[in-house]
Amino acid sequence: MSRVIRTAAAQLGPIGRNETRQSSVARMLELMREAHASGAQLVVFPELALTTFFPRWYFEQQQQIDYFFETEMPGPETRPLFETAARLGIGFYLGFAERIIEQGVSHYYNTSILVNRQGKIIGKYRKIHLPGHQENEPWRPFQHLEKRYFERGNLGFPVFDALDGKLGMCLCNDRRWPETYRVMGLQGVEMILLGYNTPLHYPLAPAHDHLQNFHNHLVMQAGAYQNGTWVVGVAKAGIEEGCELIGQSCIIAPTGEIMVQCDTLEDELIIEDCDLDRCREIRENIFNFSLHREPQDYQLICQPKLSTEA
Ligand code: ING
Repeated sequence: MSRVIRTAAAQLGPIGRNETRQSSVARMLELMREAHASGAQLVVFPELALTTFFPRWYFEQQQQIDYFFETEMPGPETRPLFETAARLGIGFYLGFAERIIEQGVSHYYNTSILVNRQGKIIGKYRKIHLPGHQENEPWRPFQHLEKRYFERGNLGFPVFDALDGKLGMCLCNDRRWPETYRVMGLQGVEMILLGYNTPLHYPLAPAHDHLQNFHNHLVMQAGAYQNGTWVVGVAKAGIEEGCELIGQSCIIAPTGEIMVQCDTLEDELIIEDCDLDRCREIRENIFNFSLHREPQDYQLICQPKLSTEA
């Protein structure tokens, strides 16, 4: 009996700075219902899917920043996502800004959760590769202050038993780093879910702006193929508060082939029947880790950062 997950990627168009969570949740509920009507068992939403991508601005006051974070999940505005998921029997991945208070101290993470078909959270991931910068840099047309607003994730790259398979998660910049996929590949991951908010313009290397869509697919296709896993990459897309975000959300097979991709920069659903057993075509052959991988020669990869490293 083959293990096929009919999977939906639910790309979101722009979310305005003043758009309420009720509004973004209503848009996601619409896509969840559409996914269910198409027979999907799983729907994947973008990174930071509840609000606008707020690290593009420098905020002086902590309470301005706190506005964009969730202190409970589900909370009053997000509970409808969980209730609808349970009623329809559809699991989902959601990216959001997480504020957790431990021993009276607030901690802030760029987080994703995996919710099963009964509407229960069965997995959590906190973003490890935080791009951008720490301080306000007014020369930039927009900021990218993830290093200021989020702490580095402290959960590693876990893989969860869900929907009769092994599912992993990551977030946006994580997808550019081969280690992200390999750490999950070594745990037998069969499908990696990830959301992203990626500006077309990269202020430090504007000459690469025209390559953003190419780099987006390059890294996810490579990660899929080199680890024999499905990859579902889902954008928050379009011109969001004046900042152009790339789209081209897609579902990639373990062979690295893009099976389906979005062609708008708005709310858009794409669907693919993901046969998890297809991972074996890769993992039992070209990337059979036990036969062909040579970790004794890879020590350098895991050396701690040197202070001299740029
Ligand atoms: N965004 C971007 C990403 O890694 C970025 C940051 C943009 C890096 C363009 C390189 C080029 O896709 C997030 N949120 O990580």
